[in-house]
Amino acid sequence: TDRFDPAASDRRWQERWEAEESFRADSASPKPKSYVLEMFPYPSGRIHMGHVRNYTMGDVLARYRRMQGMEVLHPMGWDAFGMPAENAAMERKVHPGDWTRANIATMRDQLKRIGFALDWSRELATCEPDYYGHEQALFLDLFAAGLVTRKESEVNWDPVDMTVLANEQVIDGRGWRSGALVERRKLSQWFLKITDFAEELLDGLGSLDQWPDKVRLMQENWIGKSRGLQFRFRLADNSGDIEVFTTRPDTIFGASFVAISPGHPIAEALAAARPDVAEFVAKARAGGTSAAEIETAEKLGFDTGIEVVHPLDSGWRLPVWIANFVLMDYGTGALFGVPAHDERDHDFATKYRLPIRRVVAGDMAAASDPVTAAETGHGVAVNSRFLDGLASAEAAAEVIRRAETAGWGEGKTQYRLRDWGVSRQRYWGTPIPIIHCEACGAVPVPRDQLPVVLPEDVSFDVPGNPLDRHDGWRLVPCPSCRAPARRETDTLDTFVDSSWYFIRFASQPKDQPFDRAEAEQWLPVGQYIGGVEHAILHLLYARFWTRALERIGRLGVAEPFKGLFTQGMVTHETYRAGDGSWLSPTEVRRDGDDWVHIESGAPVTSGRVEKMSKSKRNTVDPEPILARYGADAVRWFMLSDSPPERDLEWSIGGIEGAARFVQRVWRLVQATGSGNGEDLALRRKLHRTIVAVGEAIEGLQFNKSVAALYELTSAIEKAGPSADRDAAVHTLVRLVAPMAPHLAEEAWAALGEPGMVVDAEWPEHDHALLVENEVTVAVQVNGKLRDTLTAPRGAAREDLQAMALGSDKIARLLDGGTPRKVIVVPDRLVNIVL
Ligand code: ANZ
Ligand code: ZN
Repeated sequence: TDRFDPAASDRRWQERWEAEESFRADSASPKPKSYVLEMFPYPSGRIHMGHVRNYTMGDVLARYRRMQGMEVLHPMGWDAFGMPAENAAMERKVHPGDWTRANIATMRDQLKRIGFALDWSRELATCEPDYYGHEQALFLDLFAAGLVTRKESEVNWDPVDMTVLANEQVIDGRGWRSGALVERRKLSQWFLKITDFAEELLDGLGSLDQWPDKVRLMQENWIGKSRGLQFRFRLADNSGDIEVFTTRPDTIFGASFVAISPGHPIAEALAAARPDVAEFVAKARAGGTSAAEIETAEKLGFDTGIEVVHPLDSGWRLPVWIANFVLMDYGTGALFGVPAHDERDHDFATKYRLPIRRVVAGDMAAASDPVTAAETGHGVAVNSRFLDGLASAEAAAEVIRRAETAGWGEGKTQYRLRDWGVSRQRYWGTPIPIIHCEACGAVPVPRDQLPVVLPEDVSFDVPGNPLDRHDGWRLVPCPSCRAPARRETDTLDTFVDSSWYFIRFASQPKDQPFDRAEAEQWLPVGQYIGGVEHAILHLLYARFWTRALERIGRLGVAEPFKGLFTQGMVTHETYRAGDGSWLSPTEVRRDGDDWVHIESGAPVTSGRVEKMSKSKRNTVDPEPILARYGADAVRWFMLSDSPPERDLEWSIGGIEGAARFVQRVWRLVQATGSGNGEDLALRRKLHRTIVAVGEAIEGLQFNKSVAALYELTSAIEKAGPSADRDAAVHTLVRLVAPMAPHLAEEAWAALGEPGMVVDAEWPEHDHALLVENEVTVAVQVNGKLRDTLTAPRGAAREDLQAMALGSDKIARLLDGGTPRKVIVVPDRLVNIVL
């Protein structure tokens, strides 16, 4: 028999599928629709193993749904804007567009060689005007609906690169490229009003029952709804007040200071008048703006000398400090500090020797226990006058009630979610379609002038955004008064691009972002698959964008992704040389119990198995593996070794095992066709496998479908020739088709089946064959297990009794005597009493 030749077969079937447009999704089809989507890749250069795993999973589901008779939309595109292209431009002097488009060409080619069932006719790249032009139109729709605002906000400013940095680009307070100390700066920026949707986005999580709980919880925490009290401290000199927000009104008698943000108007006014305050404010503003950064930075405070009056005790004065850990854009930019019950306040009070007073305890008896660390839990109020003895929640409600009655504060629901700042001072992104005019302000670019195309003639030899220097592009007349005006040079955050690409996949007319009716044919995405690193931002932004479109009447879908699956990573061994540098697993070899560097013979330490990454030099390029073993072996391995939500450890042994399986199936196919007669046991096994494989794919438990197919293959190999054996091979080919499609097509043709297996139906199972019709019956003598019988299910009592008494073991025990009594439980047990 011939060996299966993956190289030839991969090419042959990939060409056939393409020629016959097998995976083209027809929006007008009357069939039930299924939308399967994997998070689209960033075109960084080449496909990596993580992509292969992710897309293989989606592909199996898409192919399976197709065989089930559904019209499947399974598209692919490119999240093509972003920083790496600009870095490449600066480092290698290539234009970001050239770099990106070349990467797309390479990666498209690589994906095609894995044989994914993708509708390439819907391919899109977010960096092309025929995508981002529509995004600009949607941005203007949201602008017109009042869902876009411009406001001042604090950003991370890199004074050397002269650019704004995202929080992730600030490492230990320094710019990731320049290494310069980052400053906090106020800049006017564009925001999308995601906070208008905070409650809806929170509520909607309840309906997402096909999402992992952990992702829903992460989103819930990110939205961060809390109930609290907003109230005013009167300045002791009666010149005004300071408004604060607290989630713990019950701790109000534990206050030992009031702290305001360095950006608070009072701090700014003081700084303008006093150099010592100005100096402190400048220092406090150094460092990043991310919550993590602020939490871990050393607490810095400045006592302003100002005092406020406690709202529940007019004789009680509290000092007002400026503190670096108070955020300007959260709550009111001011808080009251309770060192006994808040960690940051505890650090602060310890450093600046402010009073630490317990006002919450497990019970009243613990009221005078010393506080050694912040106790942030709930309990009962102590040392709190009229609140003493009340549970924390009751005490909080009581304080809110008094504040509202007396008029010094109001109960308030607060969300941690901030409006989404979408301005990026970068070139390689969607131009924000706004023109700034001295007289008219921010004017939307007229619709007939969209897209605002990103100019390609730019240079990157100076730091900063080249659009700021491109006067030919930037300077335009005001669309409303014709006076000289200038284009907005900020571009949109790339998360905007990925917030609606799944809608554009579903419907892509030329003249508008999407056709509502067509998009609704497909949406919501039935199954979305991607990395858990997108559990918060991308998924939240896409949910927001979808709801915003719903609110402005452009789309009748509330939640974009019905099912979400977050797959594990692909991992590999790591090795380090004596100097700590990473070595690739291909550069080392085993030497007894140790590892050595092949080239130098120097000893090597083997590290942990970790996520494949360039920095640890433990990546494996899929391309040579594909060339050597074929697409099906790679796909099969990606699905086989681990549950899909867990990490998969790369091993060449695993790939070889998968390649051997491909050949085993091929051998069965070649030896098929001459069998006669029945093999009921094999037929039963087959039908159980049909059910098992289908259920496993539905449940995205691909490793289980693989295991079931291994079992079936072994059973067929062991069975003697029969008509059932031949039939089982034909069915096996359909069952492996979603996972090993090239092998399946080749086999389908070799078996003489008509058409292609991609167009074949998923096999049906015969329910009657699923029922096990043999049972194991225990035989006891005086209550002790002595033997077991295999009997037909439902056998009569008399038959079971006769079988039991006739067994050799039991006959020996009876030794010719007659039992006193025999108790039979059908299908289960025969108990012989002597
Ligand atoms: C008094 C208090 C006592 C607080 C206590 C906490 C514990 P979440 O729950 O995250 O919403 N806070 C208020 N505004 C702030 C700002 N602009 N920057 C930093 N922190 C701010 O946080 C609400 C709590 O964070 C508020 O409740 C306030 O401190 C602080 F035992 O008030 B709390
Ligand atoms: Zn104007």
